[in-house]
Amino acid sequence: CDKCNDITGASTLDLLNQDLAKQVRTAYDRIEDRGMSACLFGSGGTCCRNCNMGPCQIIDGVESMVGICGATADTVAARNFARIIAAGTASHTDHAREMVRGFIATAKGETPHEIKDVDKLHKMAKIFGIETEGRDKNEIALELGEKALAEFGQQEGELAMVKRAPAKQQEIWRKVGVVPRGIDREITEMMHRTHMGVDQEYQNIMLQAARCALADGWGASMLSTELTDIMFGTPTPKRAIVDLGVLKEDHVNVTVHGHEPLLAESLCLAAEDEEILALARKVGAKGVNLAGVCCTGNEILMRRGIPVAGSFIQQEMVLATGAVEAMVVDVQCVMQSLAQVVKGKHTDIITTNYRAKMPDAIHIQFEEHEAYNSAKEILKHAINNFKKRREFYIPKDKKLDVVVGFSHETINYMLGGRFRASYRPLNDNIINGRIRGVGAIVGCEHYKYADDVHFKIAVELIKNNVLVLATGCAAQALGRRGLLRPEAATEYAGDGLREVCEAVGMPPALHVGSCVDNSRLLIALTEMVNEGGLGEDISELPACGTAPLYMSEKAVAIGQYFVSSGAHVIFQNLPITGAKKFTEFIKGGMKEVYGACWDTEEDPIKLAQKMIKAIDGKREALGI
Ligand code: BF8
Ligand code: SF4
Repeated sequence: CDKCNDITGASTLDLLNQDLAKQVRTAYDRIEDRGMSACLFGSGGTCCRNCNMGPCQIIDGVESMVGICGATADTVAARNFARIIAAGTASHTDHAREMVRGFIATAKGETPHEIKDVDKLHKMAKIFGIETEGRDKNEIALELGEKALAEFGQQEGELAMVKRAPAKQQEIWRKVGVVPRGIDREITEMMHRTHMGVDQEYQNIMLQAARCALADGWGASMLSTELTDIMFGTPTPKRAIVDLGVLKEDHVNVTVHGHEPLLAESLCLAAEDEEILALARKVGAKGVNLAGVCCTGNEILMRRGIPVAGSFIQQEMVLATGAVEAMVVDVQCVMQSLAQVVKGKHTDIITTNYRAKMPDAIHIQFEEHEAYNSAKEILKHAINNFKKRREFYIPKDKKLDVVVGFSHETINYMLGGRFRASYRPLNDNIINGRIRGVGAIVGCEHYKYADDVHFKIAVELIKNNVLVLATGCAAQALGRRGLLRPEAATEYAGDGLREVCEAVGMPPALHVGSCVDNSRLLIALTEMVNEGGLGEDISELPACGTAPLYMSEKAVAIGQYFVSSGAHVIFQNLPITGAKKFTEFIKGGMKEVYGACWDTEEDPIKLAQKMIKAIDGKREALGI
């Protein structure tokens, strides 16, 4: 198919071969129209528009091509890279803030939700120094929520969860002065330092970029994951489906797209409301079928087993089916093209957050204090559209099962067994060589590489006995290609990994959650360190991460917090190639500071082999 490639899976190809879908213009078409998918100059990272003496295109090594202010390629590339990290961190931060506010409202009894995971509530309370003895769960949650909210505006000291990191890691951060003080403060300082005429030394700029990214990983994202788990339940293994074909002909199809699960969870509750079901039946539908898109999809997939209709790259195709009554969106990764895709169709795009509106969409504000009624109003709107559905096509018989729900607690339990949940067996299997190491495949998808990148990397890793942990749209991509099934261990894994997976019945690639849930990986790595036998900090572990098809600024923030936490990270490309010394620093110099650095490799197989080489290097250093 010339409009698509195999990364979107069989169902998408099936859909795109239908006349109905051929009329829809997608991102693939826009790439063809533009003749290229990216600006070649911007790709090198040396285009500066930070002041009105420019914009300046800087060419490294050409004296006449420094900025009007004298800024060099290294300074400009570092500033741009740091601003990407600040934007990514800001996005996770704003998401996290909304979750904390929702958590507080829940503790006060003002939402339809409740405090579900009391065990985790107590664990978090301990980290925040909150008394739990003899106290009601809502009272503890309220104090936790308020303390968590204060972390955003904190001005001095250290974020509370920094002390969850391995002790040696914390020492490194303190020594170089990158322990985050307050979440918002680090983002603001990053934006200030990259303003015209402030920080002009790339190493110094990257120190603040590291602090900003750590405020994301060990601050905003971790707060979001943990408080969301307490409120909606920590994920446990469950079977589900990741496929375009999860839309149902005889149901009102509502897809939930975006990131903050407060809205999606409320929709899940409201979809079972008697009044809603009666209204659905009245228009001739059997009920409301909710399906996820992007990371909201991951959130409700992990906790409720609600199916995922599509990932970032498929959002237009989900609508091209003509079978969706409403796509409900909140924030992040929502393409503006969606409103155009549904033109002439019965589908409504419903924006729900005052921070994210879109021309030609309908706006129904989701009120967190009126969450249930807001959700019902949105569903009623979708139900009204059902009778207007005309031509549609839902791909059939291609549904692939997945097993999801691998929170770090689940990994602990799965490998450690019922009686002694611990990371000991994982460490032992790494030490005895059955498992070579851990490879994280995270992040987005984009259209630059017409290749089955995630699948190829994962298979290469699994074949070589590397256990894969996946999040975000990358995890969905692996699901579509069958790697999130326990059977995939038998089909693809090397002997050692296969033996371990078959013994506990788990897939060789574990879905760990949404993009904010990369914080679960930080904790999993920390637990591996704390369990002993694999070194004293994350930089000694046989582990490596990649976000091959990264699209969003959030992915770079994630990459940087992993690097700053000691984990080697390889992307396919980074916007730094126009600045030689800065590139050398990112890909080498950083290692002297954090014990890890970035790397790039476009070819998926070579990228996987680089990950394996990095893992082998750690094994050798550990003497295992
Ligand atoms: O936070 S993986 S395309 S949906 S940014 Fe966006 Fe990337 Fe998907 Fe989720 Ni993450
Ligand atoms: Fe040009 Fe310097 Fe202004 Fe950037 S800050 S646009 S390099 S003059």
